[in-house]
Amino acid sequence: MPSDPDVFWMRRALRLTNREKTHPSPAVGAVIVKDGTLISEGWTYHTEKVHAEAMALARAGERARGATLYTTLEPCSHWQRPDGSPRVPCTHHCIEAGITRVVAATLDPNPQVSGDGFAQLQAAGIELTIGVCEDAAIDAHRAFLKHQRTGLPFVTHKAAMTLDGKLAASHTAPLAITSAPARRVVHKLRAQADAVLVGVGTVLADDPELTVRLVRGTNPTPVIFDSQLRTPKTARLNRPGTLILTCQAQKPGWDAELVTLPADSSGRVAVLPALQFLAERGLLELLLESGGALAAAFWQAQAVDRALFFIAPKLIGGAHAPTPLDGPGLSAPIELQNLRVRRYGPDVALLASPSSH
Ligand code: AOF
Ligand code: ZN
Repeated sequence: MPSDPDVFWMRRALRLTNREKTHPSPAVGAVIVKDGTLISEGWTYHTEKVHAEAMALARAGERARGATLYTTLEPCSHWQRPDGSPRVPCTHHCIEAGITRVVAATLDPNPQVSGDGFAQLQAAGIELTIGVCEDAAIDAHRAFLKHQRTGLPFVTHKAAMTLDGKLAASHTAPLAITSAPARRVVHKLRAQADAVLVGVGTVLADDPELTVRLVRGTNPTPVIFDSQLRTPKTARLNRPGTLILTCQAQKPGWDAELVTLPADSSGRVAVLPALQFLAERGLLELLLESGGALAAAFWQAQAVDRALFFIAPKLIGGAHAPTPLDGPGLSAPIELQNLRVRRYGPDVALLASPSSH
């Protein structure tokens, strides 16, 4: 156990986050502890809409009296769900159950909560500690927090390239760029994502499935940016559950769902209206796995929250070989910060976020 028991128990609560895909709700984790012993655990459970704290308290029953509740997000205090239906708030559950101390990692910025949860607990005489493992909780709830702040989803741009910065060769048959360990990481990211985004160019070139095959988990919603509706009906992604975002009028005969959206000045699906549409669908954690043209449009629109670039120790060369950001180039360079470096087999992965975020 680390010297600080609050950190120990909050880490346990953090491991219960994102057990299910719950967006637009955050997937919170909670644990109840008494006299240094774990009493119960809870997590946001999508299908029955039970909140993490409510689940942990229900499981603890009478044993919650006099105990401490650890939660990765401020407990909710509102008596209505976002759709207006009634719900007993977690603050009320804590008070009724006789919890005497609440430790929360971070504030819930939802205007219906936003400090009111803490205020209610304090008014009931419950001891409060706020900010334990806050950075980890902000990361665990990044998509919910970004959506609350901006109305937009959280976007990770993933690219896999050679040491000389190419996504694929322009003159030879397709080749696998990264190693099996790196590909497993990508599948893990897909399992966490609500949706995976590609352009029609990727569909035409690779006919991808975009499923989670190398790890356990649920498949994300595939989203194809396809302004001219060029996705072949025989493509593996033309299946129920896929979204094709297009500037064309609706046409019958697709298994995927067609969504007509506004075009930008170059006639392509405009990035921000597309992201707003995806957020309205509850798709908040997005993995951009596109080629360089769509990725550059996302960066130009300041729509990317972090870059995850895998670099394989291989060289391809070729002035016309595709790169992670193609097109005419960004109107101004983007500085990245919070750089983290990892090794996956022979490959290096770099994770970084733009300084403006
Ligand atoms: C908590 N514990 O586990 C979660 C909270 O759609 P609903 O009914 O889940 O309500 C979603 C709102 O409740 C969401 O916007 C956020 O403010 C809060 N989520 N709060 O105490 C939880 N998931
Ligand atoms: Zn709640």
